[in-house]
Amino acid sequence: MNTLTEKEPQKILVTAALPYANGPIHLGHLAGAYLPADIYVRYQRLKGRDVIYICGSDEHGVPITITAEKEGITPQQVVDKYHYMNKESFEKFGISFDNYSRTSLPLHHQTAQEFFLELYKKGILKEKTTKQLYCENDKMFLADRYVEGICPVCGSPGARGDQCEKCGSWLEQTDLIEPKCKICGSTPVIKGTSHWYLPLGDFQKRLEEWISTKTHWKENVKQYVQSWFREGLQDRAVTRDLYWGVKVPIEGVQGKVIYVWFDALLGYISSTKEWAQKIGQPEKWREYWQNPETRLIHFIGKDNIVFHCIVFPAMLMAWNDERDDKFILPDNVPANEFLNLEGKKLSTSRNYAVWLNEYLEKFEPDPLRYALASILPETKDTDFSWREFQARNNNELADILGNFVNRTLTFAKKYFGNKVPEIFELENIDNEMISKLKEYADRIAENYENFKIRDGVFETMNLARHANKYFNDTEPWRTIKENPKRASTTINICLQTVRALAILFEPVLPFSARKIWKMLNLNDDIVKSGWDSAYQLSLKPGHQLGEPEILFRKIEDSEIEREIKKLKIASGEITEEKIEFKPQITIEEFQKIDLRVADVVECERVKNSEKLLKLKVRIGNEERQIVAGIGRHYSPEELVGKKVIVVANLKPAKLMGIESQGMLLAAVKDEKLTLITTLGEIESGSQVR
Ligand code: B3M
Ligand code: ZN
Repeated sequence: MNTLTEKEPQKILVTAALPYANGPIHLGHLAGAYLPADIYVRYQRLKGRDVIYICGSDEHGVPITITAEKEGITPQQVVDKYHYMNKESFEKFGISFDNYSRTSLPLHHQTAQEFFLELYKKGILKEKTTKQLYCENDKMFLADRYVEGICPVCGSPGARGDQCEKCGSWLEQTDLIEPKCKICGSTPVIKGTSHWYLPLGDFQKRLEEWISTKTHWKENVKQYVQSWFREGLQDRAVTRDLYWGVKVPIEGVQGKVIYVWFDALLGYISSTKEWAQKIGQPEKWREYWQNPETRLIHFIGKDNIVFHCIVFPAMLMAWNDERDDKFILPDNVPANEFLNLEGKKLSTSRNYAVWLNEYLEKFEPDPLRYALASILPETKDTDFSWREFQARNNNELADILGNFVNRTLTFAKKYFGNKVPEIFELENIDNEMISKLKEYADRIAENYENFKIRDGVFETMNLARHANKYFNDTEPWRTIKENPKRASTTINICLQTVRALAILFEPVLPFSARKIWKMLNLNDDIVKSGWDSAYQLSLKPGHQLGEPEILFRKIEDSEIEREIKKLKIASGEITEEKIEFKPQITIEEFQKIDLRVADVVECERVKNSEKLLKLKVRIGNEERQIVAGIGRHYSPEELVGKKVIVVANLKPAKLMGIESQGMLLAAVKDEKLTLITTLGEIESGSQVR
């Protein structure tokens, strides 16, 4: 166990598995690595530790070229598309990488080639001529995912040339049963080719010794590794007959690239180098990677354990021999199990997944961060369900945390001039609340230090629960009349607790934490204020507060039903409804409708209505007043100056007593509505036909 009293590490280097740039990020990725790592890193930053969070896109290997073939574009186009898409999704989701690199960078190619050459020159990499599967139809060796067959270990079909996803075994393609070419489906032949092998067996003893010191590792990780040792480590090919990847840097060798895993693992190093260059200290990466005082932590999913706990350490040991610039080995690899979705296995190929970019179009990041953090598959596979997501948002974020923040701030505004009131005499119940702040800050920290992210998040919400109880038990709404000094003390402590909650929730709810910070009108950087300031009661009486706002909106049933339906369609449980079209009309009938382009000149909300907006639009030189039921979808400000399409010859009607002289065209699906506008310049008054 790492306890807080242990000697403080000087530096922490956190990595999260480099996602393949062959598709968008989904919930499985987030729960496996990126979110727990982000929570951990944000916590460490609040603690003032020197931590960097390193990641990037894995842009090589067969996953990329197969996607390119499927989508009919080049591998370069594939990685460009998904690298930027994923980088942006991570940013919007608040994943706070210090650097998000990509393995197609020259800096990475150099790093990987230098590493490969070092091992080659030391004579560690062995050249062997072997038999590999070759497709005569496609005229190529079927590396990795280009071939599929029955897994020789567990017997399940669909195992790839290099790995069976079902049992996690790392395979030699020639051991596959009934192999088939992934491109054309034919049975490949066996043909000779030569490759370089990393002799893992030569490192087994050293690896076992090293891992035996890692008593603090997670049980699941240790067990995976032990089962590898029991089987005995084998030579593994680290080159491939492919055109896409890092070229094998040996003179005279052509048409061969370095195996994607060999280069991707080194991507952690090259991404750190890029980070160092960006901050103008190009050698600074060494202070992390080549500093025995640094703790290196790899966040990954369980399917990547062998590469991070055996292959990468062996590669680093091989480099380190007879060199002064030695790399550190991982201090911990807190690998997670898998996340299922509505009781079923996630499947990207069947589109049975929740994609981050699509999620972010509909919801805020924090509710998902919280819901996922609450069910991280830390010790066993777990299940994400939309209903649970909704419940966590509505019943916990909104009703517990949001409610406490809101009732405290509105009370301060109503009764104390929106200023922090004074503390008078402290009673037992107050002292208890105050001591809870430190108690929880320490308990949450202890959990995070030990990679119990779920428990840490759970305890943070418990503090908010306790805070609500304190508010209820002290009854400020009553004491404000009978004993205003009591109410003043209570609200002061509640405000201090709101501030504490912002800090302690920052790792999991970074956006909401900053909203709370703003509502408290605090201008310092929440991260710099520090974890331990959470219990220091630093809000001064008289401090002017900001405006209270709603922290979490409730998520409606209809929003959740829409998502569940999407998944049911993907899993084949239901089929998409057929559109029922209206009966046909003639062109003359259609031409009776006078559709016009109009400019929105004014817009305001209709009093006492959430749904209705009152617009003034100009159609040519005529002004019209239109009342439209779009108030839940648009704010008045975003419509002024926009072009809309108006049904201009509709008989006027009254809505909530206000005359409406026309109707706006909008596209509607379920709960979603979007106004129809024009693509390109056109004068208002123009006919639409
Ligand atoms: N891209 C596999 C994966 O996305 C691989 C991880 C590389 S980490 C160096 O699961
Ligand atoms: Zn083929």
